[in-house]
Amino acid sequence: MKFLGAKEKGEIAIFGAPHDSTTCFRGGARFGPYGIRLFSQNLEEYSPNLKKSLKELQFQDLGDLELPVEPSKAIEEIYKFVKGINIPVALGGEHSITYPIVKALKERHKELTVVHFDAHADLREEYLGTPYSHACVMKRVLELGVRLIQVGIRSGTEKEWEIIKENPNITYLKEVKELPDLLKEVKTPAYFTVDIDYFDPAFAPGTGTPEHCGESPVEFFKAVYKLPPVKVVGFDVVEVSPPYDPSGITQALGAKIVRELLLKFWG
Ligand SMILES: [Mn+2]
Repeated sequence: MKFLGAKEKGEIAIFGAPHDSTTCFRGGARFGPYGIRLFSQNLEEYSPNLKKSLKELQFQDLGDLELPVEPSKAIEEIYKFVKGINIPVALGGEHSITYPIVKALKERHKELTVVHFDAHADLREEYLGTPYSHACVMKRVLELGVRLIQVGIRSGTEKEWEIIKENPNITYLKEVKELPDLLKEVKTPAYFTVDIDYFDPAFAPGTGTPEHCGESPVEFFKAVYKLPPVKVVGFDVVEVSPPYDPSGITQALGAKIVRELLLKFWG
């Protein structure tokens, strides 16, 4: 099964990265790509808010990568794969898949801004014995020399909050409504990474590490529609965990985010 409206060819390439061997609480994100594609079938290709359709967008779906369990090896595979594609749109999988994608993109774009939606800071140095845990992913991304905009973070260690406060390359936004204005000043290419647990668990319960008091899909999409024309070079949606999503609403949200971002950025 391919994502709704995918064509045979296209510079924009969706792929699944079903890696979840470092999820620290509850696994299952490896089924995320399947769940997001399945629920995309329930969407219309036409977005009434953007007045654009996936029908007119040239993009392909390359299926899922076959990934080793060992985190550093999985990451190496994703990195090699992304080097061969133009505009990556990744379906996670756990959040650690973002690091190799940004690493490959940073080699092409000297300056890069990463816009990171999440409940968690993900700025640990290492976690449970690996620096490639999903709890460390934004620390690794930061080390690549990008500017990081973090939106909706509401959970982190004392040390992680210190990093957010003190690192000049991090901008912290408590609420997504501040993002459109901030992006007006961003002149570099941008990569978006959406951890589904950025949303309140009322709207996205199907994820490994839910954290209450997040924003709603309405608030998210309102801000997305208002974003200024930034050059976006890829995005991902991660941490959707179908085994914890019996109603399907988290997968449905993941699919809708993919459609709306595809059309907003490149439609
Ligand atoms: Mn998270």
